[in-house]
Amino acid sequence: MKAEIIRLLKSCDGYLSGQELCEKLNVSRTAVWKVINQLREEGYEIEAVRNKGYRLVESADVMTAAELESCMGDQQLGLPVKYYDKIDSTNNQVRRLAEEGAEEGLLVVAECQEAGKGRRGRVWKSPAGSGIWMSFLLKPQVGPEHASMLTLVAAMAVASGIQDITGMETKIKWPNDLVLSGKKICGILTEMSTDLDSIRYIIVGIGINVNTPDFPEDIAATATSLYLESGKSWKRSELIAAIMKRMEQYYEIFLKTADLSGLKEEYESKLANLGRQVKVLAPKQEYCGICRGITEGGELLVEREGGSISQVMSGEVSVRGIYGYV
Ligand code: BTX
Repeated sequence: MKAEIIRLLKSCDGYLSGQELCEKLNVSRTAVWKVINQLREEGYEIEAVRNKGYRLVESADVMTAAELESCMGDQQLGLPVKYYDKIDSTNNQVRRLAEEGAEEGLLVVAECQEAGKGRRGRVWKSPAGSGIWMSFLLKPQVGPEHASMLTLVAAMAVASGIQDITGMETKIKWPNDLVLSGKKICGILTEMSTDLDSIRYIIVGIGINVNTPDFPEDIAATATSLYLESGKSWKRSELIAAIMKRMEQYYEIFLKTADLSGLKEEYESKLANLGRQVKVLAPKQEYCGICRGITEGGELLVEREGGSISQVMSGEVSVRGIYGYV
Protein backbone atom coordinates (compact mmCIF):
# COMPACT_ATOMS: atom_id res chain seq x y z
CA MET A 1 0.00 0.00 0.00
CA LYS A 2 2.87 2.37 0.80
CA ALA A 3 4.36 2.07 -2.69
CA GLU A 4 0.92 2.64 -4.20
CA ILE A 5 0.37 5.82 -2.13
CA ILE A 6 3.78 7.15 -3.21
CA ARG A 7 2.95 6.34 -6.83
CA LEU A 8 -0.46 8.07 -6.62
CA LEU A 9 1.01 11.17 -4.96
CA LYS A 10 3.76 11.38 -7.57
CA SER A 11 1.37 11.03 -10.48
CA CYS A 12 -1.02 13.71 -9.20
CA ASP A 13 -0.33 17.35 -10.15
CA GLY A 14 -2.45 18.93 -7.44
CA TYR A 15 -4.03 17.57 -4.28
CA LEU A 16 -5.18 14.02 -3.78
CA SER A 17 -8.09 13.80 -1.38
CA GLY A 18 -7.99 11.42 1.56
CA GLN A 19 -11.33 10.03 0.38
CA GLU A 20 -9.95 9.26 -3.08
CA LEU A 21 -6.95 7.49 -1.56
CA CYS A 22 -9.18 5.41 0.71
CA GLU A 23 -11.43 4.38 -2.17
CA LYS A 24 -8.60 3.55 -4.54
CA LEU A 25 -6.79 1.45 -1.98
CA ASN A 26 -9.83 0.16 -0.15
CA VAL A 27 -8.49 1.12 3.28
CA SER A 28 -9.58 3.42 6.12
CA ARG A 29 -8.67 7.10 6.47
CA THR A 30 -6.67 6.28 9.58
CA ALA A 31 -4.60 3.76 7.63
CA VAL A 32 -3.86 6.38 4.96
CA TRP A 33 -2.98 8.97 7.59
CA LYS A 34 -0.56 6.54 9.26
CA VAL A 35 1.25 5.84 6.02
CA ILE A 36 1.45 9.57 5.19
CA ASN A 37 3.12 10.15 8.57
CA GLN A 38 5.59 7.32 8.00
CA LEU A 39 6.48 8.80 4.61
CA ARG A 40 7.12 12.19 6.21
CA GLU A 41 9.45 10.56 8.70
CA GLU A 42 11.34 8.94 5.83
CA GLY A 43 11.97 12.34 4.22
CA TYR A 44 9.03 13.05 1.91
CA GLU A 45 7.59 16.55 2.24
CA ILE A 46 3.82 16.08 2.07
CA GLU A 47 1.44 18.99 2.48
CA ALA A 48 -2.03 18.33 3.93
CA VAL A 49 -4.78 20.92 3.34
CA ARG A 50 -8.26 20.63 4.82
CA ASN A 51 -10.95 19.90 2.19
CA LYS A 52 -8.31 19.44 -0.50
CA GLY A 53 -6.15 16.53 0.57
CA TYR A 54 -2.49 15.63 0.27
CA ARG A 55 0.17 16.95 -2.08
CA LEU A 56 3.73 15.74 -2.52
CA VAL A 57 5.86 18.89 -2.37
CA GLU A 58 9.24 17.32 -2.61
CA SER A 59 10.48 13.78 -2.47
CA ALA A 60 14.02 13.79 -1.18
CA ASP A 61 16.55 11.17 -2.25
CA VAL A 62 14.71 8.53 -0.24
CA MET A 63 15.65 4.87 -0.70
CA THR A 64 13.20 2.37 0.73
CA ALA A 65 11.62 -0.72 -0.83
CA ALA A 66 8.31 1.19 -1.18
CA GLU A 67 9.98 4.17 -2.91
CA LEU A 68 11.85 1.86 -5.28
CA GLU A 69 8.73 -0.14 -6.10
CA SER A 70 6.77 3.06 -6.72
CA CYS A 71 9.31 4.04 -9.39
CA MET A 72 9.30 0.69 -11.23
CA GLY A 73 6.98 0.40 -14.20
CA ASP A 74 5.47 -2.90 -15.29
CA GLN A 75 8.83 -4.52 -15.91
CA GLN A 76 9.87 -7.96 -14.60
CA LEU A 77 13.52 -7.22 -13.92
CA GLY A 78 13.90 -5.30 -10.69
CA LEU A 79 10.99 -6.84 -8.84
CA PRO A 80 10.67 -7.79 -6.08
CA VAL A 81 12.97 -5.20 -4.50
CA LYS A 82 14.72 -5.97 -1.22
CA TYR A 83 16.21 -2.92 0.47
CA TYR A 84 18.77 -2.94 3.31
CA ASP A 85 20.23 -0.02 5.25
CA LYS A 86 23.45 -1.99 5.55
CA ILE A 87 24.70 -5.26 4.05
CA ASP A 88 28.09 -6.91 3.45
CA SER A 89 27.66 -6.95 -0.32
CA THR A 90 24.48 -6.83 -2.42
CA ASN A 91 26.02 -9.54 -4.65
CA ASN A 92 26.40 -11.79 -1.60
CA GLN A 93 22.82 -11.11 -0.54
CA VAL A 94 21.42 -11.98 -3.98
CA ARG A 95 23.47 -15.19 -3.86
CA ARG A 96 21.99 -16.10 -0.45
CA LEU A 97 18.45 -15.40 -1.68
CA ALA A 98 19.08 -17.31 -4.92
CA GLU A 99 20.16 -20.33 -2.88
CA GLU A 100 16.85 -20.04 -1.02
CA GLY A 101 14.99 -20.18 -4.34
CA ALA A 102 14.55 -16.52 -5.40
CA GLU A 103 13.30 -16.00 -8.95
CA GLU A 104 14.83 -14.11 -11.86
CA GLY A 105 14.31 -10.37 -11.52
CA LEU A 106 14.98 -10.02 -7.79
CA LEU A 107 16.75 -6.74 -7.02
CA VAL A 108 18.75 -6.07 -3.86
CA VAL A 109 19.61 -2.46 -3.02
CA ALA A 110 21.62 -1.25 -0.03
CA GLU A 111 22.28 2.20 1.40
CA CYS A 112 25.73 1.06 2.43
CA GLN A 113 27.94 -2.00 1.81
CA GLU A 114 30.43 -3.04 4.45
CA ALA A 115 32.30 -5.43 2.15
CA GLY A 116 31.58 -4.11 -1.36
CA LYS A 117 33.48 -6.23 -3.88
CA GLY A 118 35.30 -5.31 -7.06
CA ARG A 119 36.86 -7.85 -9.41
CA ARG A 120 39.67 -10.18 -8.40
CA GLY A 121 39.31 -9.54 -4.67
CA ARG A 122 39.44 -5.75 -4.95
CA VAL A 123 37.37 -3.52 -2.69
CA TRP A 124 34.49 -1.37 -3.92
CA LYS A 125 33.96 1.66 -1.70
CA SER A 126 30.27 1.93 -0.90
CA PRO A 127 29.57 4.61 1.72
CA ALA A 128 26.05 5.44 2.91
CA GLY A 129 23.92 8.23 1.52
CA SER A 130 25.46 8.86 -1.87
CA GLY A 131 25.65 5.90 -4.20
CA ILE A 132 23.71 3.13 -5.83
CA TRP A 133 24.86 -0.28 -4.66
CA MET A 134 22.59 -2.89 -6.20
CA SER A 135 22.54 -6.41 -7.60
CA PHE A 136 19.94 -8.40 -9.50
CA LEU A 137 19.34 -12.03 -10.30
CA LEU A 138 19.17 -13.52 -13.81
CA LYS A 139 18.49 -17.08 -14.91
CA PRO A 140 19.10 -17.08 -18.65
CA GLN A 141 18.77 -20.34 -20.59
CA VAL A 142 22.19 -20.02 -22.21
CA GLY A 143 25.51 -21.78 -21.70
CA PRO A 144 28.01 -20.48 -19.09
CA GLU A 145 30.32 -19.27 -21.87
CA HIS A 146 27.75 -16.54 -22.63
CA ALA A 147 27.61 -15.18 -19.08
CA SER A 148 30.39 -12.61 -19.32
CA MET A 149 28.47 -10.85 -22.11
CA LEU A 150 25.87 -9.84 -19.52
CA THR A 151 28.41 -7.48 -17.98
CA LEU A 152 28.46 -5.63 -21.29
CA VAL A 153 24.65 -5.68 -21.50
CA ALA A 154 24.45 -4.22 -17.98
CA ALA A 155 27.00 -1.51 -18.83
CA MET A 156 24.79 -0.43 -21.73
CA ALA A 157 21.74 -0.38 -19.45
CA VAL A 158 23.52 1.80 -16.89
CA ALA A 159 24.79 4.24 -19.54
CA SER A 160 21.34 4.54 -21.13
CA GLY A 161 19.49 4.74 -17.79
CA ILE A 162 21.78 7.54 -16.60
CA GLN A 163 21.26 9.37 -19.87
CA ASP A 164 17.45 8.97 -19.68
CA ILE A 165 17.34 10.64 -16.26
CA THR A 166 20.22 13.12 -16.30
CA GLY A 167 20.94 13.69 -19.99
CA MET A 168 24.60 12.99 -19.21
CA GLU A 169 26.52 10.81 -21.63
CA THR A 170 28.69 8.27 -19.83
CA LYS A 171 31.00 6.05 -21.84
CA ILE A 172 31.82 2.38 -21.33
CA LYS A 173 35.39 1.39 -20.55
CA TRP A 174 35.32 -2.23 -21.70
CA PRO A 175 34.30 -4.48 -20.17
CA ASN A 176 32.89 -3.32 -16.85
CA ASP A 177 33.42 0.33 -16.01
CA LEU A 178 31.56 3.48 -16.94
CA VAL A 179 33.42 6.73 -17.19
CA LEU A 180 32.67 10.45 -17.27
CA SER A 181 35.38 13.02 -17.99
CA GLY A 182 37.91 10.16 -18.05
CA LYS A 183 37.08 9.02 -14.51
CA LYS A 184 35.25 6.01 -13.15
CA ILE A 185 31.63 6.61 -12.20
CA CYS A 186 30.40 3.00 -12.15
CA GLY A 187 31.75 -0.53 -11.80
CA ILE A 188 30.00 -3.80 -12.61
CA LEU A 189 30.73 -7.21 -11.09
CA THR A 190 29.04 -10.25 -12.63
CA GLU A 191 29.16 -13.55 -10.77
CA MET A 192 27.75 -16.91 -11.71
CA SER A 193 26.73 -20.24 -10.24
CA THR A 194 26.85 -23.23 -12.60
CA ASP A 195 25.74 -26.85 -12.59
CA LEU A 196 28.00 -28.97 -14.78
CA ASP A 197 27.62 -27.12 -18.07
CA SER A 198 24.53 -25.01 -17.40
CA ILE A 199 23.92 -21.74 -15.59
CA ARG A 200 22.04 -21.97 -12.30
CA TYR A 201 21.97 -18.21 -11.93
CA ILE A 202 23.88 -15.02 -12.62
CA ILE A 203 24.28 -12.07 -10.27
CA VAL A 204 24.88 -8.68 -11.82
CA GLY A 205 26.20 -6.16 -9.28
CA ILE A 206 26.32 -2.47 -10.09
CA GLY A 207 27.96 0.34 -8.12
CA ILE A 208 27.37 3.94 -9.20
CA ASN A 209 28.73 7.08 -7.57
CA VAL A 210 25.67 9.33 -7.68
CA ASN A 211 25.70 12.14 -5.10
CA THR A 212 29.22 11.51 -3.79
CA PRO A 213 30.78 14.88 -2.90
CA ASP A 214 34.39 13.64 -2.63
CA PHE A 215 36.50 10.48 -2.61
CA PRO A 216 39.24 9.06 -0.41
CA GLU A 217 42.75 9.91 -1.52
CA ASP A 218 43.60 6.53 -3.05
CA ILE A 219 40.83 6.79 -5.69
CA ALA A 220 40.33 10.58 -5.89
CA ALA A 221 42.31 10.82 -9.14
CA THR A 222 40.35 8.10 -10.94
CA ALA A 223 36.83 8.30 -9.48
CA THR A 224 33.99 10.75 -10.04
CA SER A 225 30.24 11.03 -9.41
CA LEU A 226 27.19 12.35 -11.22
CA TYR A 227 27.04 15.12 -8.63
CA LEU A 228 30.66 16.19 -9.19
CA GLU A 229 30.18 16.23 -12.96
CA SER A 230 26.81 18.02 -13.03
CA GLY A 231 26.78 20.08 -9.82
CA LYS A 232 23.35 18.56 -9.07
CA SER A 233 22.03 15.84 -6.80
CA TRP A 234 19.99 13.06 -8.37
CA LYS A 235 17.27 10.78 -7.00
CA ARG A 236 18.78 7.35 -6.79
CA SER A 237 15.42 5.54 -6.91
CA GLU A 238 14.58 7.11 -10.28
CA LEU A 239 17.99 6.18 -11.68
CA ILE A 240 17.63 2.58 -10.47
CA ALA A 241 14.20 2.24 -12.10
CA ALA A 242 15.45 3.71 -15.40
CA ILE A 243 18.45 1.37 -15.43
CA MET A 244 16.32 -1.71 -14.72
CA LYS A 245 13.90 -0.71 -17.48
CA ARG A 246 16.78 -0.43 -19.96
CA MET A 247 18.25 -3.71 -18.66
CA GLU A 248 15.00 -5.49 -19.43
CA GLN A 249 14.98 -4.12 -23.00
CA TYR A 250 18.59 -5.07 -23.70
CA TYR A 251 18.33 -8.44 -21.94
CA GLU A 252 15.42 -9.41 -24.22
CA ILE A 253 17.51 -8.56 -27.28
CA PHE A 254 20.48 -10.51 -25.86
CA LEU A 255 18.33 -13.60 -25.20
CA LYS A 256 17.16 -13.80 -28.84
CA THR A 257 20.65 -14.77 -30.05
CA ALA A 258 22.52 -15.42 -26.77
CA ASP A 259 25.15 -12.98 -27.96
CA LEU A 260 25.64 -9.29 -28.67
CA SER A 261 24.77 -9.30 -32.38
CA GLY A 262 21.67 -7.18 -31.77
CA LEU A 263 23.47 -4.79 -29.41
CA LYS A 264 27.00 -4.50 -30.82
CA GLU A 265 26.39 -1.31 -32.77
CA GLU A 266 24.87 0.54 -29.81
CA TYR A 267 27.56 -0.79 -27.49
CA GLU A 268 30.29 0.51 -29.79
CA SER A 269 28.62 3.94 -29.90
CA LYS A 270 29.12 4.06 -26.13
CA LEU A 271 32.64 2.63 -26.10
CA ALA A 272 35.13 5.06 -24.55
CA ASN A 273 38.19 3.62 -26.28
CA LEU A 274 36.85 3.24 -29.81
CA GLY A 275 39.46 4.34 -32.37
CA ARG A 276 41.94 5.19 -29.61
CA GLN A 277 45.25 3.73 -28.51
CA VAL A 278 44.93 1.18 -25.73
CA LYS A 279 47.39 -0.89 -23.77
CA VAL A 280 46.40 -4.50 -23.12
CA LEU A 281 47.79 -5.88 -19.89
CA ALA A 282 47.57 -9.67 -20.18
CA PRO A 283 49.12 -11.95 -17.55
CA LYS A 284 52.05 -12.95 -19.77
CA GLN A 285 52.41 -10.02 -22.14
CA GLU A 286 51.66 -6.34 -22.66
CA TYR A 287 50.95 -4.71 -25.99
CA CYS A 288 49.53 -1.54 -27.48
CA GLY A 289 47.08 -1.17 -30.31
CA ILE A 290 44.02 0.69 -31.53
CA CYS A 291 40.61 -0.29 -30.22
CA ARG A 292 38.36 -1.28 -33.14
CA GLY A 293 35.17 -2.30 -31.32
CA ILE A 294 33.85 -5.62 -30.01
CA THR A 295 32.93 -9.01 -31.41
CA GLU A 296 29.47 -10.52 -31.12
CA GLY A 297 30.86 -12.56 -28.24
CA GLY A 298 31.88 -9.42 -26.35
CA GLU A 299 35.66 -9.63 -26.92
CA LEU A 300 37.49 -6.37 -27.52
CA LEU A 301 39.07 -5.96 -30.96
CA VAL A 302 42.55 -4.43 -30.85
CA GLU A 303 44.47 -3.67 -34.04
CA ARG A 304 48.16 -4.24 -33.48
CA GLU A 305 51.14 -2.79 -35.25
CA GLY A 306 51.28 -4.42 -38.66
CA GLY A 307 47.51 -4.55 -38.95
CA SER A 308 46.64 -7.87 -37.29
CA ILE A 309 43.59 -7.83 -35.04
CA SER A 310 43.65 -9.43 -31.57
CA GLN A 311 40.48 -10.49 -29.78
CA VAL A 312 40.81 -9.70 -26.10
CA MET A 313 38.72 -11.74 -23.68
CA SER A 314 37.47 -10.12 -20.51
CA GLY A 315 38.55 -11.76 -17.30
CA GLU A 316 42.07 -12.27 -18.60
CA VAL A 317 43.30 -8.75 -19.01
CA SER A 318 43.04 -5.10 -18.15
CA VAL A 319 42.85 -2.46 -20.80
CA ARG A 320 44.15 1.04 -20.26
CA GLY A 321 44.33 4.13 -22.40
CA ILE A 322 47.95 4.88 -23.06
CA TYR A 323 47.72 8.28 -21.39
CA GLY A 324 45.86 7.27 -18.26
CA TYR A 325 43.05 5.24 -16.85
CA VAL A 326 40.67 5.41 -19.85
P1 BTX B 1 37.07 -3.32 -10.31
O1 BTX B 1 37.89 -4.40 -9.72
O2 BTX B 1 37.13 -3.10 -11.79
O3 BTX B 1 37.36 -1.94 -9.61
C1 BTX B 1 37.76 -1.85 -8.26
C2 BTX B 1 38.72 -0.68 -8.13
O4 BTX B 1 38.05 0.54 -8.38
C3 BTX B 1 39.32 -0.57 -6.72
O5 BTX B 1 40.50 -1.31 -6.61
C4 BTX B 1 39.54 0.94 -6.59
O6 BTX B 1 40.75 1.31 -7.20
C5 BTX B 1 38.45 1.55 -7.43
N1 BTX B 1 37.25 1.91 -6.63
C6 BTX B 1 36.81 1.39 -5.46
N2 BTX B 1 35.67 1.95 -5.07
C7 BTX B 1 35.35 2.86 -6.04
C8 BTX B 1 34.26 3.77 -6.21
N3 BTX B 1 33.24 3.86 -5.36
N4 BTX B 1 34.30 4.56 -7.33
C9 BTX B 1 35.29 4.50 -8.22
N5 BTX B 1 36.34 3.66 -8.10
C10 BTX B 1 36.37 2.84 -7.02
C11 BTX B 1 34.50 -2.97 -10.38
O7 BTX B 1 35.59 -3.68 -9.90
C12 BTX B 1 33.23 -3.67 -9.97
C13 BTX B 1 32.56 -3.01 -8.79
C14 BTX B 1 31.19 -3.56 -8.52
C15 BTX B 1 30.58 -2.94 -7.31
C16 BTX B 1 29.15 -3.37 -7.11
S1 BTX B 1 28.35 -2.46 -5.90
C17 BTX B 1 27.04 -3.55 -5.85
C18 BTX B 1 27.62 -4.94 -5.99
N6 BTX B 1 27.99 -5.50 -4.72
C19 BTX B 1 29.30 -5.72 -4.62
O8 BTX B 1 29.88 -6.18 -3.61
N7 BTX B 1 29.90 -5.31 -5.75
C20 BTX B 1 28.96 -4.84 -6.73
